[in-house]
Amino acid sequence: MSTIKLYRHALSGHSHRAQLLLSLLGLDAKLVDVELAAGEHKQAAFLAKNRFGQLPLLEDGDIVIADSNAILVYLAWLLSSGQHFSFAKKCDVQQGGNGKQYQPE
Ligand SMILES: N[C@@H](CCC(=O)N[C@@H](CS)C(=O)NCC(=O)O)C(=O)O
Repeated sequence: MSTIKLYRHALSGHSHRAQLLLSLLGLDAKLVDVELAAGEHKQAAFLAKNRFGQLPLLEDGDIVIADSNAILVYLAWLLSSGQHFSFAKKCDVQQGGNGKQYQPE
């Protein structure tokens, strides 16, 4: 499994939800702080990962999941089955069907 990255902000409650579940599940994740006050989440580099320009955002290898609810569902499934590629398709529906972030096979 690749190293999971969680893009977050220390004062973001939505980020806290994702971070808490990562912690409860005992999954190692690299926390990447995004400077909301500086507008980093609206810069092209971040928008390329999440067109909504919001935190949190989770990266697991090629899989990119936006929206804290979608992230929670993804993490719960990841732990229970390990088949995270096919499940990412379901998370894409959860986050509003933004097919750009994960292209189903
Ligand atoms: N529905 C989203 C909401 C995420 C959200 O509102 N994130 C805030 C930080 S807590 C944000 O990125 N705000 C910046 C913006 O919307 O420009 C989720 O559950 O993740």
